[in-house]
Amino acid sequence: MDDGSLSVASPEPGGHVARPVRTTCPYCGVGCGVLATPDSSGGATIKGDPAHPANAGRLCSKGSALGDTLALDTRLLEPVVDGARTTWNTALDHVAQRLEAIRAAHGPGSIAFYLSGQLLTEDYYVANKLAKGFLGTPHVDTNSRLCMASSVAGHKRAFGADAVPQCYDDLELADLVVLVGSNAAWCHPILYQRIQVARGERGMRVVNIDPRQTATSEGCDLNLAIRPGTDQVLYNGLLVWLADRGHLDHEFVSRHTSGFDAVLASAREAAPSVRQVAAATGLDVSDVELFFSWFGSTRRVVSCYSQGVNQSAQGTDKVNAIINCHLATGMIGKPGSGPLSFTGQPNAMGGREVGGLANMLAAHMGFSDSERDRVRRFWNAPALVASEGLKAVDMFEAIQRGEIKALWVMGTNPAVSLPRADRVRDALRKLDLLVVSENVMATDTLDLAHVRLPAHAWGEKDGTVTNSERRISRQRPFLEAAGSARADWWIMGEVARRLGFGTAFSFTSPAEIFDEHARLSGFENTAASPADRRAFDISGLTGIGGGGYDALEPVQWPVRTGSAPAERLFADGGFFTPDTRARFIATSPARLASPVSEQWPFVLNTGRIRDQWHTMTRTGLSPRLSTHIQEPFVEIHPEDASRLGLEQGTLARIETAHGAATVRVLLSRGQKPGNIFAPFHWSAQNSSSGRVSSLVHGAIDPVSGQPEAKATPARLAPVAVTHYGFLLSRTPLRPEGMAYWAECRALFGATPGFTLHLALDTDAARMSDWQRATLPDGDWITLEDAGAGTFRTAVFRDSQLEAVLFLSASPKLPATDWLRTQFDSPCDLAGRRTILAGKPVTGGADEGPIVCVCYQVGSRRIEAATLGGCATTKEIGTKLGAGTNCGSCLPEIKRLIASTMAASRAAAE
Ligand SMILES: Nc1nc2c(c(=O)[nH]1)N[C@H]1C(S)=C(S)[C@@H](COP(=O)(O)OP(=O)(O)OC[C@H]3O[C@@H](n4cnc5c(=O)[nH]c(N)nc54)[C@H](O)[C@@H]3O)O[C@H]1N2
Ligand SMILES: Nc1nc2c(c(=O)[nH]1)N[C@H]1C(S)=C(S)[C@@H](COP(=O)(O)OP(=O)(O)OC[C@H]3O[C@@H](n4cnc5c(=O)[nH]c(N)nc54)[C@H](O)[C@@H]3O)O[C@H]1N2
Ligand code: SF4
Ligand SMILES: [Mo]
Repeated sequence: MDDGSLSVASPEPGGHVARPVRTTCPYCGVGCGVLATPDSSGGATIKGDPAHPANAGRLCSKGSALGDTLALDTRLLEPVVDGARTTWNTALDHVAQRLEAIRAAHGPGSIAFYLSGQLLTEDYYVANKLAKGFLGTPHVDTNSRLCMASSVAGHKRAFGADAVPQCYDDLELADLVVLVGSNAAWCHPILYQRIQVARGERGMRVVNIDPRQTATSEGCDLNLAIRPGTDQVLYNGLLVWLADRGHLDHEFVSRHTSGFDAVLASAREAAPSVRQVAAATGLDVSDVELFFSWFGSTRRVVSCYSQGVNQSAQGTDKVNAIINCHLATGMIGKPGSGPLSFTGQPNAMGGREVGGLANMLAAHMGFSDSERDRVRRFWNAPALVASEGLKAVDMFEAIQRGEIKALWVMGTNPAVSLPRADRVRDALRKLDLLVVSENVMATDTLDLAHVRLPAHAWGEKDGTVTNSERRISRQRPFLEAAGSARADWWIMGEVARRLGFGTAFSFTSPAEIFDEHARLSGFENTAASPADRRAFDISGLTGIGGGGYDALEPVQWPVRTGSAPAERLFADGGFFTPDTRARFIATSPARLASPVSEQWPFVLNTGRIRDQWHTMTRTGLSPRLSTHIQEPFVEIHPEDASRLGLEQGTLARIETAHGAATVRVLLSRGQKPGNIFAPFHWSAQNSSSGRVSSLVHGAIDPVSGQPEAKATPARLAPVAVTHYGFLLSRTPLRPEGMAYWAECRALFGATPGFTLHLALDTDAARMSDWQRATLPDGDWITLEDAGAGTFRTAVFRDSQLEAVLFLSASPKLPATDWLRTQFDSPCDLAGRRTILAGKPVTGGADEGPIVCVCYQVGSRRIEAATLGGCATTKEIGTKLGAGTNCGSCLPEIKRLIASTMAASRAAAE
């Protein structure tokens, strides 16, 4: 059997493909096209694909750094069963036998699959078919439950199908873009940049609705720092305003929708006046009025929403409250106007298309008798499941209770990313069989697995993904598979074959799987009316064969046989409901799942940072990306901090009813008092106690089952330590006895190294013992002021710097940026002293914290250039290069210019 490994442009002499392979970025749902040109040593040069409609050649910081993630040193290269490396045959036999035994003893419902929006559509399709069609377990869910489920449910309620009406070009055609619960500057950077260009060129307005100030706020005309969880009040108020001020599209409402009057009446009850909206949302009346009047007076409005909407206990209602306003004004499916859900993962959309969610079957079919019958016949699968399976949070509860005994995890890291992550980790320990298909050799989830299966990683993967605008793009392989890694679909197909389902899983290539998927999408799907048709239809792509599949250009669905692909949907109605009308949906009253209390006075909001992807298994490998933010942190308003005795750079222990984490304190006036924010990227692999999802409660949206990751009641307190410090070293060092640590890769000039940020709680007398146990051999030079708590040691070998340890009683340590550059060149005796000073004698070369990771430009250099006369991001770019590659840092450069100018004006006065 074909192992699905490689079929690309023919290799040149020397064994590598010299021309660029067109593929797709494996990170966010923007789905940027990438040109990857492999080198002869297993790496590749990465560039944006100018021909891809999503990005037209641009890549953000994460995409640009993909080349840093291709090395094999952290890859899982062989199958491992019960801790021992083994062959594929043994591992696959083992998985099949154990699944069979568990199924025989406890029934098919004791087996579950937990999948990921990072799998390719073809992998996803096979997983779903195997579980729901042949093993007979309905318990197939995915990390998209944590991500897109509320949008899916909202779309289905309003449109009758999970179909996004808009396309990316609308972001440039709009006159008003509203970002709701989206930090697009960091999370969908290329779309954010497209918006910013249009804003600059056409004067388009941008409104940002987010409880905290983010990098996204920098490029917005109006920032609404909404009280968490009250978005639907704002949107109910907007609906009332639109109705009262004559902004409705009566014709659209009467011809293409139903339920308007009742929903308007309920919106009036929920949000009778602007004043009441302002009171409920914590916004100024004038800001609310400005937003409403902009929305009402603009004919081209695009509303983009992301996790601030989806990840809440009323996420589905929030989605529908937004869609209601678009339906009421007829601003849907038109150039420059409509609702546009930003998807998270590269294939969040593809997973939905194949039915990866527990409450869907396949190709947009559900569990009605007729749909089940249709899928059963198509798959020839008599054992097809009868009803919906458990959604993610409930699935892990069933594991905890011992009802689910076998779990196969693919492409996700639930021990880090699910709410109540400590409880999830405990649940995983209870399983009789935990199979994990992974790219890397260690994650918090993989560490608990009985069976570890090495899967193709990006660069090896071969298949398709669908982005936020319904555009299907190819991920094409450009590297040989690492070790004995195999395609996820191949692994499952081999298990299926061993279970006796060979006929249904005889695929020998992803093209064959895609073909079956495309055929199913068109199967009995030819009705003229959308009332009797399914939205997802790519039957026009059936029969394209291996060659057509390899050459497939990015294309938006639907692609029906005989008609052109649709850029936009629903401009003239045609919704996928029984009467082809869209539904207005009334929302329940706004509330957080658990209110704050005296015991838990803060609302803990969690999310992402610019240069890390989720649990850092890949972005964490890039020293460049690690320069931006190096440690887990909590953002807190300075007044809250001072009340609690927390200072900038000290450590705080955040606690909730579910767990605790110790992270660095960052004071931020962009955070409202009473609210705190922490990113969820860190795990037990790279931090002592930075697993932020262990804090998050398990409250879910009752409609979508999506957890409310943005609002857990919490408290926090200072962590007392005697020393703060960092350790820079060429190889990773994890000394014993630290009160806190967080490790990241770092660039030591041109060479890679490691940074360990740490804190100790120990008396000074024991310090030299600790240092001796910690630091590598070599020539040590030391600076010590025990009274002040200062210890600085540099270790040299052959006049090359080997390691640097700085400890201080104060959290105010020198930045590591300059020190890291000192590992590159030999160091004379005078130089050694300077190293212990932690900064250059002349001051000239000190970058300060890195802002632009592409060109490694630090804040000090940007400040100096600003003082030297650069007043715009463009001028900074011309002078320093900063911001001119991926552009991800432009919001921060803008902020730095503003703050430097303000400081210089203040100094002049
Ligand atoms: N750099 C980077 N980019 C990524 C990812 C990554 O890990 N790193 N992951 C990708 C994935 S899978 C996803 S799902 C997306 C997520 O992309 P986003 O949704 O943009 O990112 P988040 O940081 O999760 O949350 C967005 C914002 O919601 C706000 N918010 C919290 N509560 C509320 C509320 O009640 N109302 C409103 N209006 N806003 C609220 C938060 O303050 C936060 O700034 O990013 C994708 N892109
Ligand atoms: N507190 C909090 N928690 C959250 C969120 C939040 O905002 N706050 N956001 C949620 C959201 S929106 C998301 S999407 C999730 C993401 O959370 P996860 O999906 O758990 O995070 P990743 O680190 O992307 O995990 C993907 C894993 O799959 C591996 N992998 C990558 N590609 C492949 C492949 O092709 N095959 C296989 N077999 N393995 C592969 C990677 O090495 C990695 O270990 O986190 C959720 N959790
Ligand atoms: S915006 Fe960045 S992370 Fe998202 S697909 Fe494009 S390059 Fe990748
Ligand atoms: Mo996501």
